[in-house]
Amino acid sequence: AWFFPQGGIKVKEYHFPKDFWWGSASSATQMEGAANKDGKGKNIWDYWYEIEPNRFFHKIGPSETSQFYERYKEDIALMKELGHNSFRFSISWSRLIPTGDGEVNLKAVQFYNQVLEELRKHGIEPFVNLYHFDMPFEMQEKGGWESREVVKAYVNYAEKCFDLFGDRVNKWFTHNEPIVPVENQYLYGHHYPALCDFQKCVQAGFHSILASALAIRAYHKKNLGGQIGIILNLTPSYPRSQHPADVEAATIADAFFNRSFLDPSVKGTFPSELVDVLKKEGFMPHIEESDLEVIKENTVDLLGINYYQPRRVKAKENLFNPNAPFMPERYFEYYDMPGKKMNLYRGWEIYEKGIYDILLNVKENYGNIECFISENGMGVENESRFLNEDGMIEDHYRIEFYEEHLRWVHKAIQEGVNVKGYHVWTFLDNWSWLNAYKNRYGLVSVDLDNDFQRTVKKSGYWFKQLATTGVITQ
Ligand code: BGP
Repeated sequence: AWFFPQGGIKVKEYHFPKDFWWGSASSATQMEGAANKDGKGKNIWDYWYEIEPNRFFHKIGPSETSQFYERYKEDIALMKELGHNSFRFSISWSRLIPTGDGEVNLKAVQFYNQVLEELRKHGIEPFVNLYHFDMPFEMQEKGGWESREVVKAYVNYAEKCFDLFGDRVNKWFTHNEPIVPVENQYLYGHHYPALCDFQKCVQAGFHSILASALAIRAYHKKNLGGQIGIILNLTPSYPRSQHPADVEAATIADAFFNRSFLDPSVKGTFPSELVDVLKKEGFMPHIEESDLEVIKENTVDLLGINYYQPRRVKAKENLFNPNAPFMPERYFEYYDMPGKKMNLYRGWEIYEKGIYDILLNVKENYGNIECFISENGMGVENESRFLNEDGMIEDHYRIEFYEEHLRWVHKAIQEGVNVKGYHVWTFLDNWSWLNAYKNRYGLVSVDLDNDFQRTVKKSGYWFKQLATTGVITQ
């Protein structure tokens, strides 16, 4: 719709559906803090920080993060104030079951019950994720996702969550970005135990997909009436050119990084392009008899899509060293596209249309499954440089970032994509793994030097306006 405000300048309005989910996403390790409090067990992050604090930006570890554990009431009230009708958080596996498998920690049950109660009081729908990069340390000692015993323990944990909270939670997610911990733990060395072993990576990836399918099966059996899905980071792969070799490079990158998890989660099958490479290179995972059937029969009810940036690739130009450990990058090269738009404050490309391309792909190739944008956001280093005289961060760049993406989401809705909501990453500035507090993403800033004080950014007020009206303009 167009309207002509005073002055006669033509303004276009983008109206989102009335029942659209507006909110933000978070994760336990990044937001709760209280890592050693009230009986929480250690996860791999607590452990890694203990033995190698130097790996973390400014040596800040996961013990405090943004203190949501203590301040959830204040924070949830502020979410409401800023227009949220939904909020995604994750349950910390090692808080609920300190060793990963065994006794439940009653203090954790109490905490998550209180969070749910507070959300209910404010009319905010909980979107609950079961796993966000935070393997309990004891489970990692048993092999983490490489081990079937850990898959079993995860399913027990998932069932515990459904039993404890399933009467109040109607949107569950088995994993957030399952490819990320797997590739970072076993291939690229960014998460503990920081290995570089493609075989282990494939096995761990396969097990996390199996674990997801088993948790979906367990949830559906309980007939609790809600939905269960998965959250995937999708990075559309664009070829440098339409030359067949470039296109092939993009196809294989897509199979490795997107379809590896998207196909089994939504269709229950694996992409043949990926299976062919794994067979050819001798990296097929160990698969037990009923595994493929379990994956086939237990697909997701809904899909969360995290989008930050695309992947630009070209055909391999440099020969690889056959003695170097195998990497998917043997099949393509990254392409530094001239003139691409960059987030100058974080070093990531900004390509807003990517969000639309993903949504159209979901519509055309994945049965138009119900989906929502589960993360989208702009990280900024040294954000305090944008503080104004009143102590508020004037993050106009972030507002622009969100609006540009939302216009593409709007176009996708108009074209019939079944997209039901938009969650920003994230509500509060939070601790981000090895980057700790380097890149800030929040609608609300957190002052680490001043008792973690919260101050709404300009984007927070912008979000409130958006969420309460469901309209953006241009
Ligand atoms: C996503 C993760 C989040 C968060 C975000 C920002 O992939 O789901 O947990 O970390 O990326 O990442 P960073 O802080 O490294 O910029």
